[in-house]
Amino acid sequence: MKSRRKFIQLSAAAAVLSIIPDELLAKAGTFIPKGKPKQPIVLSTWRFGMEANAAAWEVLKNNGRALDAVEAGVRVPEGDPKERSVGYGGRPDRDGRVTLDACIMDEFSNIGSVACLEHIKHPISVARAVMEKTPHVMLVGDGALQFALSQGFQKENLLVEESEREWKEWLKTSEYKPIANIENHDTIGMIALDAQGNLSGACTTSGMAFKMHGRVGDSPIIGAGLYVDNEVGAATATGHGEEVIRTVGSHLVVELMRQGRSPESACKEAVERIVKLVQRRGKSLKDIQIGFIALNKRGEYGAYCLQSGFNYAVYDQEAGNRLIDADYFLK
Ligand code: SD4
Repeated sequence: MKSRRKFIQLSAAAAVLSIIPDELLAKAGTFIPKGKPKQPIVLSTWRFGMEANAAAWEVLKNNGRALDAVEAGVRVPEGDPKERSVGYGGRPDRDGRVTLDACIMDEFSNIGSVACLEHIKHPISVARAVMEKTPHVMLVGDGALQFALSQGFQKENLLVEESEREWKEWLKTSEYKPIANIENHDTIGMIALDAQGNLSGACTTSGMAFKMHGRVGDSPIIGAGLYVDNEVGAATATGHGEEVIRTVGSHLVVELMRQGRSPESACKEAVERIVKLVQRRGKSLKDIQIGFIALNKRGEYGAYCLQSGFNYAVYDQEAGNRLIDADYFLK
């Protein structure tokens, strides 16, 4: 009898919560997930997110952990030499060296990251090893490589013929001028909510093509390229890392969701902040691309980018795997 009364009370509370706007709930304290969450679900950046999502879904559909799903997912483009902006096959820096950035974050806020890592095909798995097997959260350059080798990762040549050819072509002018969307398919950022209702994320890239040696972008920086808060949601970024770092973009998106914003509205606000700071510095928006994707604890998702051309892949039980064009700022 007592438990029945309790059930009725809880149901009544849930019904009341479901009609209160998110913004008001957020003002009352922290983000309060209402309604039945849509889970599992996974989303990832760009067209190559489709194959990555399919690998992640194999984990999620079997009640696996979101952390395992995002690692398995982003390993797909990392291992594909035809994908020229992530892992093996990625375009080199201006000295002809392929240097990789990656990070991972789980539902307990465990984090691991590697930056400027050479010769290892799957930097995301090294980032996970940093998270699970060291007292630190980030290893860079030679230290990251030494650690990877000590963990049994193989040293390989990651520079494929096509990337080397492009680099030699680039050397003729050596003009460092990133052009929006030209790198096609860019960084993979992946965020997932598993059947247990837990969130995790992963982000991995070879960074800006022909960057200065040692340059690190947003992708391995927790808060910039990726952020997960298991109470609220997760977000990840692609595009010009310098701008994303300046606004701590992914953390900003998650904090905006905590305040009651929908995933798309939070991504839009983060892009608008970047726009403001680019303009404040008197720079042109034309050659810059930034894209955010976000997922909240209820399984609602969204994205927004600076200019047209950014898409992302979403996989859930209801609608399967699909590619969606993000709305954009520069119309
Ligand atoms: C970086 N955000 O290194 C990455 C690369 C990327 O579009 O996503 N390029 O800045």
